[in-house]
Amino acid sequence: MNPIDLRSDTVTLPTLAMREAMYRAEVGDDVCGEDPTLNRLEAVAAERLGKEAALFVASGTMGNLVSVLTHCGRGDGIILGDQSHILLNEAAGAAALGGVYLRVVPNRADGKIELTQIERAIPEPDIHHALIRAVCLENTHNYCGGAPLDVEYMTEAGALAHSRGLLVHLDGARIFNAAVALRVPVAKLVASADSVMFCLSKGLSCPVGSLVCGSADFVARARRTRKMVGGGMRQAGVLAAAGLVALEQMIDRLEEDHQNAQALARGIAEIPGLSLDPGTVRTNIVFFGYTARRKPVQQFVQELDAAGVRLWALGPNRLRAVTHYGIESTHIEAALATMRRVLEGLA
Ligand code: TLP
Repeated sequence: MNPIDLRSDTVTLPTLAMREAMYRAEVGDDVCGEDPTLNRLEAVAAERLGKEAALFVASGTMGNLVSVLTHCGRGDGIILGDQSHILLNEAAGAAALGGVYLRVVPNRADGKIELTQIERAIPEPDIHHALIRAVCLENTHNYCGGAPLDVEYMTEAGALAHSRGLLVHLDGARIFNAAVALRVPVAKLVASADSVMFCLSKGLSCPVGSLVCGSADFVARARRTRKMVGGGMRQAGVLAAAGLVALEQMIDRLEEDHQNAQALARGIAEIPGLSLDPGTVRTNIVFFGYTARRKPVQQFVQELDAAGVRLWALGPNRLRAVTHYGIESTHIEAALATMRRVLEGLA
């Protein structure tokens, strides 16, 4: 039997419709702007997000990096949350490759950054201070339990940044999960962001790719930055073809992933040795605590893996499960039963 892989929504496999579209895709040299399928994907993505233009990149990490390097010169800074993916999980690329100063402020448990924290982190113009160019937000917020940031907050944070001459970059790796969970049009949710990165290869199931969206001027400059970091791809229309299918067919079904995450959370809350407040689960990401004394958390994860259920231990006694395309409600029930058995030492 295939394992029930709840480590991440990055493990999703392309759908049959995607594979067919990839097979048939009309392609050309995208660095010369000649890949018709890629051009179409960029146009559709920009339209969906309500921005002037979009740029296809290899990964979410590359999309964030390209955005930050396009907004900042060496020694310039960005304000970002202490739980943000850009800070914790992108190999310090902005600092290492761009000399970008990271002004870190606390994230609240709901993924937001208190506006007063943003305000305080923006320095007065003074030769002693770095020039802070942008505030980076994350929506949904991965390490804050997949929390979606609502339109009101996005608008307020955007207005604050803009009033102080800063731009807003949004790490929207899972922005469609946020839009579906909040039942708002995605364009409204990202309206206050000057640049938005979103991923095709997470809940939307594509094999590869992310998009960076923004004004035509920003995207033209980002295209140059992408080339600089080696991200100019050639016949990338084979990847874009899957992206077009994703934007057409894979967004509304994210609701199912959220429902499965709820069911998983409710089940976990009832298992002795695991701890979770199901009310905190809003999208497809389920973080929970490990309180069992019988065995260390790593052993639990290994035994679970051997019994056919895969999770990630992220931090001491903290586990993460992510629901996604390919995971059905029957898998959730089976995963819960397996967790119980492993904890009881019966698996
Ligand atoms: N997140 C991955 C791992 O890196 C942890 C995951 O499994 O959740 N922004 C956010 C909010 C992300 O969650 C991720 C990936 C990225 C950016 C980077 O995307 P990729 O993996 O395409 O570089």
